[in-house]
Amino acid sequence: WFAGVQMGPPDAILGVTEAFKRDTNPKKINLGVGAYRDDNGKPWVLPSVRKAEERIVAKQLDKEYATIIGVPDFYNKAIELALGKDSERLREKHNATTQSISGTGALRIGAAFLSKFWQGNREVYVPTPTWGNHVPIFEHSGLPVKKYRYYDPKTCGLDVKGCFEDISKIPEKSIVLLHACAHNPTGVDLSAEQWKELSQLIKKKNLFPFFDMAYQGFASGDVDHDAQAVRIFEKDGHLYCLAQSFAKNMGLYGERAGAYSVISASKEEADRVISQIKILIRALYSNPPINGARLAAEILNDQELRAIWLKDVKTMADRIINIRAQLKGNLVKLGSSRSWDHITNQIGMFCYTGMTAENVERLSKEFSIYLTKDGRISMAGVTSKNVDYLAHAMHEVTK
Ligand code: PLP
Ligand code: TYF
Repeated sequence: WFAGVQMGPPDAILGVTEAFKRDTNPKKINLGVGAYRDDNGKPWVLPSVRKAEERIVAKQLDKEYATIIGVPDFYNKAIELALGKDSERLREKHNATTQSISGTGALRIGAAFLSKFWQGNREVYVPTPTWGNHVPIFEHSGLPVKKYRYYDPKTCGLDVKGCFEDISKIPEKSIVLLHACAHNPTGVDLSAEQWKELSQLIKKKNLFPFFDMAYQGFASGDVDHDAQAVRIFEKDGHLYCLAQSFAKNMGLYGERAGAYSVISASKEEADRVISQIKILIRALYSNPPINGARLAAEILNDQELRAIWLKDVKTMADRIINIRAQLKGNLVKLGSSRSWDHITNQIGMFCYTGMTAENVERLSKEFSIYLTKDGRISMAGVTSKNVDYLAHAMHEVTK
């Protein structure tokens, strides 16, 4: 039956880990996948999550199915974390919110919903570059993907002119995907002023914003600050949708805790929207896993645990901010003739170094340092123990 099925290519990011595993050099470094590591290079279970886990075990809860849209104590707090406690829209219940299978699942539900009900132009506009999974997620749902300019290789920063020019040319009533903070893969975000301008432009052009927020708290260490883009759009009265992930900011990667919301024109509209989202989810996977949602709910609903969690998020963000400074400082000390200012100007989990595919190949062959071909470094893989070796290697291959 499947003789005609051809071998598919491995995942570009997870393939890096495979190559890393095969290398026997004790100095090897994996800077591929975006998953947080502590300064010993080890995965870190957040102390707040450990405490939440103990409390949940003590409660001896049953393992019954959640509802189709998940655990209410989780998804109601998730959307509140994004929009803030004072959101009028939340008070008036204009949000159609469901739990999702982490951020990927949120994007996929959103794509399925828009594919079925979006009345405007079916094209989804994503930044260049964007997270590799965005394109297949929308295409699998039958929404063609187009690009807008975002990153400027000359400055390793935002292509402000290109971004605004391209977005101003998008046909009316199209969907535009926005990374809410800590853009993946570039680490380049808009400033608050630029978000305000973009909000006005998107309003004028009558576009539908689809926010992907996979790193709330990870960019600045402050969950409210990292929500500024969404809150600016919220204040400007947009109707929009939002995919949230708790993989990074709670370290719940494999637990798959996320949420998807459509911010609608009224409670009555939100009720209709969620009724249709339920029908879509029923056919996709019936209902979501409960454990990650329970952990996140325990943290978000309990003042003491929430305070510990906010500290945990800051611990992760601060480690990355510090190690960026060390990496840049080392490259300067080694006498690199290049500007590496973007290492500290960019934020979040990733640094888009501007290194070429050849540089990257030399890093793996000569130094056993593994990253994606686009020159993206997962800063989470850099530690006080390997930062000198990494700077030396980067200097050697970019001389
Ligand atoms: N969106 C972006 C931009 C991401 O970088 C990621 C992955 O880390 C996700 C969404 C979704 O990840 P997950 O499905 O693990 O929550
Ligand atoms: O970009 C990254 O590294 C993260 C993690 O199939 C990730 O988004 C990578 C690949 C993948 C799922 C998650």
